[in-house]
Amino acid sequence: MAVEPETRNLDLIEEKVTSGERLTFEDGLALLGSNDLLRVGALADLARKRIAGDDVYFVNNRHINHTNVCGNRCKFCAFSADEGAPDAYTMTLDEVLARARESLSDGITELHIVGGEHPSLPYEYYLEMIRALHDMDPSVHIQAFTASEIAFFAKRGKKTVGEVLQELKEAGLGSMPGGGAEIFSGRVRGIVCDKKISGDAWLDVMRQAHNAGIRSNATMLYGHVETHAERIEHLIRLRELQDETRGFGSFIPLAFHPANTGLSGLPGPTGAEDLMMIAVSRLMLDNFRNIKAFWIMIGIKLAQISLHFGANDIDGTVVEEKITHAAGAETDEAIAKSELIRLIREAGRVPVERDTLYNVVRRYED
Ligand code: V47
Repeated sequence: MAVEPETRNLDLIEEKVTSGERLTFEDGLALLGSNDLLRVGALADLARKRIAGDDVYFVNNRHINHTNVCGNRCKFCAFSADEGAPDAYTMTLDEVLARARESLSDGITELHIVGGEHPSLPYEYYLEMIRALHDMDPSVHIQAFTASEIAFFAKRGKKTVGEVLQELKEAGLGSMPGGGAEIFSGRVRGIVCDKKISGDAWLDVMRQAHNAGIRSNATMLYGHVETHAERIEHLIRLRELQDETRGFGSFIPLAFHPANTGLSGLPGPTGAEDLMMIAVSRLMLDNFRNIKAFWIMIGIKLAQISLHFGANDIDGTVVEEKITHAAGAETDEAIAKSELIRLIREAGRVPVERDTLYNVVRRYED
C-alpha cells in the first residue's frame, strides 16, 4: 500500500529530529500543515527532552506596564491609546516604584517592564526608571523594554541604539523581553503594524544588545493575518541570529487575542493551533534551550498540556498584566507560586524556580 505523502514527510522529519539534523523551511511548512498534532507534539517532546531535560521553569516575577500611550497604534493591540485619550495613562516614576516595592516582599526576582512608545515622555524618564528600580533593590533583575522601544528611545533621545543600550545597562538594565517582534514579514507588518520598526531593525537591535552583553527573549505574534510560510520564515530568522550571538534565553509564541483590536473580526487561534505552534517552534528552533508557554495568553490548563508539546517554561507569577487582558484574555492576572509548582508536578515534570537568566533558584523535587 502506498504511504500517504504527509506520513512520508513526517517520517523523514522524524529521522532528522532523532539524529539531531536541522529542519528546513519546507520541513517547517510540512509540520505546521500537518493534521497529526499528536505526532508533531511527540517529536517536539523528544527534542525538548534532548535539549532541556525534564526540568520545567517558572519565575517569581512582576510585570509593570508604565504607559499605554503609543504612537504606533498597531492593529493587533487593544492596550495602546492616543495621548490625551480618556483611557490613556502614564505612571509617574513614583507609581512605578510603588508597584515594584509592593512585590518585593513576595520574593520576586524579576521585574518585567514594557510599555507604549509615548511620543512625549523624555528619554531620561526611562533611564531614571531603571536607575531608581535598580537602586531600590539591586538583587532584582530588571528585564525591560522591547527592541522596538529601544529603537524608539534612540530616536527620541537623539542617540544611537548602541548608546541607549549602554546607558540603560549602566543604569541597571539586566536583559530585554522578546516583544515587538510580531511577524518579521514586511507584508504582514504593512497590514498590522505599519508604524513599528521593521523586522530587520528588530533583529539588528537584538544583535547589538547581545553583543553588548544584554541577553533577551524572542517572540512571535501568531494567529492573525500571517501565512504559515511567514511564521516559519520568522522562526528561521531568529534561529540564524541565535547561531550568530547565542543571546536569546527563550522563545515565546504569543497567541493573538482579537477582542477590542483593529482585527476584532478575526477569530484568533484555537487550542490545537496553540499547541502546534509551540511544538513547531521547539522543532525549528534547535538552538533555543527554552520554549515558553505564556500561561496568561493560552490559559493555564493549555500551558500545562504544552509541557508535553515542547515547552519547558511557563513564565511566572506576573501579578498584573494589561496587554492581553485589554484584548479579552480570560485568564487571571496573577498566579501563586504554589499553583505553578502543582501544575508542573502534575504534568510529570520537575518544577524549577529560575531567575531571569535561567540560574536555578530552587528545584522542587518530591
Ligand atoms: O509585543 C499585543 C503582543 C507583546 C496582543 O519576553 C498581543 O518573556 C496577543 O512580548 N494578543 C508584549 N498578543 C508581550 C511580550 C511578552 C510577554 C510575556 C513574556 C515575554 C518575555 C514577552 O504582546 C507585544 C505583542 O507582540 N500583543 N497585543 C494581542 N491582542
